Amino acid sequence: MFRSGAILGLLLLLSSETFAAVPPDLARCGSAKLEAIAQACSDLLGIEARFRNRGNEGERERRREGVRRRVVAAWAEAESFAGDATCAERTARGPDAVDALAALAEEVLAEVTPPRCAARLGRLARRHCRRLVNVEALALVSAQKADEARTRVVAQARRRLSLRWPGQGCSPGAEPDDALRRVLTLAGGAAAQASPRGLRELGDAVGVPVGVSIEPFEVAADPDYLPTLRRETGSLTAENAMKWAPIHPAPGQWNFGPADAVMDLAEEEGMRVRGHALVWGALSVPAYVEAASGPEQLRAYLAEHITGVVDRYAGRIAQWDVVNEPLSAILDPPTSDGLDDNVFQRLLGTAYIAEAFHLARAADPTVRLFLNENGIAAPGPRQDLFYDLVVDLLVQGVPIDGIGFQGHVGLTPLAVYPDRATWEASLRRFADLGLDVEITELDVSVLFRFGSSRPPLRAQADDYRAAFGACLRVPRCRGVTTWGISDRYTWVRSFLGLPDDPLPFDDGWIPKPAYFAMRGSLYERLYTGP
Ligand code: 9MR
Repeated sequence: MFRSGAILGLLLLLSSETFAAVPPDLARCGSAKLEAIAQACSDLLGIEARFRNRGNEGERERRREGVRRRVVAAWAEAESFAGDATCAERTARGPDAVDALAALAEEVLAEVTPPRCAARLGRLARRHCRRLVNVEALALVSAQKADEARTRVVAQARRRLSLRWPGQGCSPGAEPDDALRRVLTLAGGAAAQASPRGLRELGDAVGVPVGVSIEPFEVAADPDYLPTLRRETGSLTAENAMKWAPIHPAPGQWNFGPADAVMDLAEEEGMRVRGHALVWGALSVPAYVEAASGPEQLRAYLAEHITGVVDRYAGRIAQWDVVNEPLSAILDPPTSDGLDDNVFQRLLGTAYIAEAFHLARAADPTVRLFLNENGIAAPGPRQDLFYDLVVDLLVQGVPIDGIGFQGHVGLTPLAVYPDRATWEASLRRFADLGLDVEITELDVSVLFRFGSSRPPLRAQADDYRAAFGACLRVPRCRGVTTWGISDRYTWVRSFLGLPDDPLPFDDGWIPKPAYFAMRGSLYERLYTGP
């Protein structure tokens, strides 16, 4: 489509509608990288189609090495003529990009059997992947032209697959739509490796904000933090600042400073805010609440607290986690009813949940009210228990708008890593009750990721792709928030004391494979549409 950035350079000069977020040097470098990865996508699919199942590993690897060399050379050239260091920082490293894409091509085709179907799909997919990824180069110059081109190229791919895809006898993938989906996954994965566009912009483009939880003092103390947030985040959650103990440590005493800092930052940057969390019985309950003399006093505390906090931020916060973790913690001894044994439950029974939601609704009639829980991403007794609780509350007319799926993958429950279909079925189960759903605290522990044949960070990337991909396929899934953004500040280290690396950026703010997996899911959704 474009050669060596020359035509793009010209387009850049002619175009008045350049993305503010992508300065010209970055656009020029990014488009050259995208062109190279577009070609690599085509080449890798050709290799897959030809060598898969031929038992000729040596030759396949030799050819992949050729692709790796070509991408590395093209990317080095792109970075040198752009004269812009950020182009290197925003894409994967060349060899990693090719390896990630080769693994994706292998995975997407391997599922299609018998092998002749996979080979055929590989051949058909080549040009579509190349053309789709090249559209993203155009997107760095003109959003509007790229939107039109994207729609056209996807429609052409759909038409061509419906005419030429043999279908019968292939499984899965018998339907042209399924074949198309695989092509779009590949193109998304390829674009993700090379594009300089941040998650925030892509989240906006597909209407699903990508969020991060923060401690405002950590943002203030680290000069690399804010620039990354600006680029990657469309939604903020206060990791601790809005919880009961820090914000309302004694009756009548408020400590709004840190929460205000989160709110101000979000408003300055035009980001959405998720309020977290009004009532959490297991942790962050101040001593005066734990010591409540009886139901009446506890009710009064609840009312003062919820009304005070919700009222202060009314109209400025999009969603509140009204009650957090009503089920007992996964490692706690189960109570007879499976609910968390906390002061609210003891003094008020399950009615505390309904009461909290009614108080929040009264204080802000438009904010979306969420019930947030962990360990519910996979089906099983715990998800069933939570589901029954939610249905019960809805039947009582409790104003619940949404369910937050925390998603501390690999930790709660330990060493469980839901795949995309599992995530999707779980999200849909609750969305089918007429509720919004959202992934609110995503991180993926690598410490207990045994039994994967892939390197730990690649497996982690797959787990991020599973969660993101699922949310992006469920119309009522309104956003995905990661619990922190850089490994340096993860609660898994500071709170649990574990030497883990669960987040998409490493300690030095370098994006990890997980980051490119998230970006790939967003691109895929850009191609598939809502
Ligand atoms: O990451 C939070 C950590 O800094 C706090 O010390 C801890 C207790 O308040 O809470 C952590 O965040 C939790 C969140 O609020 C609710 N779901 C589980 C999160 C991880 O423990």
